[in-house]
Amino acid sequence: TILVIGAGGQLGLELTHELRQRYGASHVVAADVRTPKDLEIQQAGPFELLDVLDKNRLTEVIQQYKPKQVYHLAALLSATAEKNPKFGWQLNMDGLFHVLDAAVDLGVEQVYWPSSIAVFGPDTPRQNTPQLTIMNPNTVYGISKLAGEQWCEWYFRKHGLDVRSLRYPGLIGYKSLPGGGTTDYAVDIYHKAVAGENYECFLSEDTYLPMMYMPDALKATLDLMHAPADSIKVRSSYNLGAMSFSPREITASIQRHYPDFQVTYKPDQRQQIADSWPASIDDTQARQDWNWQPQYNLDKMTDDMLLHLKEAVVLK
Ligand code: VAH
Repeated sequence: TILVIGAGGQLGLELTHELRQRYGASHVVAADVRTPKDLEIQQAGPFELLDVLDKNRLTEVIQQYKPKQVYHLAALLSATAEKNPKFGWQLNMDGLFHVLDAAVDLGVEQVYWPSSIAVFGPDTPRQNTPQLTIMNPNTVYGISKLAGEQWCEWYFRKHGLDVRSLRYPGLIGYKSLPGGGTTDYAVDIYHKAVAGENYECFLSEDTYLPMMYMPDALKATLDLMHAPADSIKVRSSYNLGAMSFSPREITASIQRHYPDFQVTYKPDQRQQIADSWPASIDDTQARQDWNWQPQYNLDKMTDDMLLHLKEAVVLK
């Protein structure tokens, strides 16, 4: 059995779908602090209400299902955490401690925990950011993710816990809506284009950020989790890259299908967050250790996103 905590989130919804397709729905328990709008998640397989800050409830769920793997995805993302710093720290850190301790105490074989390019800061080299480099994050989210990475490595060293992690770039998918991220513009923009509306972008047009199409993120996650333990050389979190683009470039990519689509730029407080992050990522270590290889570039993602968004009913 696999337990997905935060199954109602942008990544959680997609990962739960993917895991249920691969292993059978009944073997994948979806858990979230609230019932997801995506009814399919609790209709297709086991669902549990779980606030990861409630240690007793977490222990109860793990004792009931005895999962071999736990994917802990519940967190406040960058923009939301900046508005709720204390809760952002509490959920991102105490939630992680609860999962790591429960995994050690109850014999969970593997834990997956997502990190982010947000662990880098304004004085990190921005082009081809290395795996090992200066890490001075200046967002609550980035601070919590960097601390979390160090704790994951500590639990691996001190308890032998097989916890694995990836520093995701901005993730873009059509099955779920993002919640409170700085890279969310790259999802919102596709919905506007398909709806025949123009888009007001909250980042400036030449803001380059590392990004990844959701199928690549899901493949990377499962490839990492299936790699032999002795091939995993990084127990903090792996740099992971696929492409980098700016709002100007994704707009041009969309205009190949919607020539009249227009974007205006009105940077808000998320611009400062984006400016503190890398423009591109060096993921050589992931490619060497477990053969990481992205499949999607910007135009291939755009073609696939627009195709599905025209059909898919995305839960508002
Ligand atoms: C965010 N989508 O914007 C997340 C992610 C790299 C970005 O961490 O906060």
